[in-house]
Amino acid sequence: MSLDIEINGINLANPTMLAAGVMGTTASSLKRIGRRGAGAVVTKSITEDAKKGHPGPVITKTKCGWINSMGLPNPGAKNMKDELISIAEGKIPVIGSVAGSNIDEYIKICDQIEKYVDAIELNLSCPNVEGGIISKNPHLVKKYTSSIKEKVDVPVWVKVSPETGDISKIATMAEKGGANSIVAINTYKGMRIDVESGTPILSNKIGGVSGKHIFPMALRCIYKISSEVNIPVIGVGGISNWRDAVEMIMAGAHAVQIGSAIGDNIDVFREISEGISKFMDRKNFSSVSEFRGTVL
Ligand code: RRO
Repeated sequence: MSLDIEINGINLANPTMLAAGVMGTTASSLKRIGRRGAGAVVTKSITEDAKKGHPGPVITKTKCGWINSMGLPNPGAKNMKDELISIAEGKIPVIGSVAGSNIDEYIKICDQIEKYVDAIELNLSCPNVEGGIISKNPHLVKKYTSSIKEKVDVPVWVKVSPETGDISKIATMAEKGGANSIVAINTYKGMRIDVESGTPILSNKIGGVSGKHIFPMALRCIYKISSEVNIPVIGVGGISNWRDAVEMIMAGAHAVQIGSAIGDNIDVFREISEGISKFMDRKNFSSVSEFRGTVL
C-alpha cells in the first residue's frame, strides 16, 4: 500500500500539499511544513515587485475559519531566488504561486522563478485585488493560460475562483489554454462588521473566506470540474481531516491542499496521511488512484 502520487511528472510522497499564502514565502516556514509531512508546498503568490499588502487589520477569525484581505504581501520575484533555492533543499516539490496584474507581468515573474520550482500555480483568483478576479471570465482564463504557458517550461497549474457562474466552464477554458492541472478553489468573498464602532473589521472591508465552512462548496466544485476536464484537479477549501481529503479524492481530486486548518493543528498533514493510510488498509486499496473519482 502506497500514498505516493504523481502529478504532471512531479512525485509526491503523499497527496497533501500546503496551500498558497498560508505560510508566506520564507524558506524556513515552508521547509518546516515539509518536515511536518506535506507532500509538496506552494508559496505565497509572488508579484513582480515587492508588495506590502493592505494596511491592517488584514485577517480575522470567523466561526470556523478565517477571512483575509492580505493584499498579496510578498518580497517580489527578484528577491525570491535565494528563498526558492533554499526551499528546494527541503527535498519536497515546491510550487511557485504567481500573481500579476496583466499577462506580461505574469510572464516576467514566471521567467524569474521557473528555474527554482517544480511547477507554477497561476493565481487567477485572488479576491482582494483591484480590477476584479480574472478567473470570473472564461475567455480571459484561456488567454492568460495560453499566453503564459507558451513561455514557461515547467508544468502550469491554474487556480480558479468559486466566485463564478459555472466553475467547470472556467476550468475547461484553462485546460483549452494548455493548463497542466487545475487548482480549485480560492476563497469566497465575505465581510465582518465590528458592531461597537459600526465599521468593517478588515481595513479593505471585503475579504476572502476560508476554513471548514467552505468545504462542502469546494467539494462540489471539485466534483463538477473533475467530470469536465481530463487534466489533474487539486482540491482545496476547508479540508481539516482525513475524511475531508478522502471525500475530495472520491470527488476526483488527485491531491489536496491545506491552508486554514494549519492554524489549529500544524500536524494536520501527517494526521491526514495516516488517516488515509488506515482507510486504505481497511478498504484494501493499494494506491490512492483506486478510489479517485469513484463517487457514484
Ligand atoms: O493576498 C491575499 O489577499 C489573498 C490572495 Br493573493 C488569494 O489568492 N486569496 C486570498 O484569500 N487572499
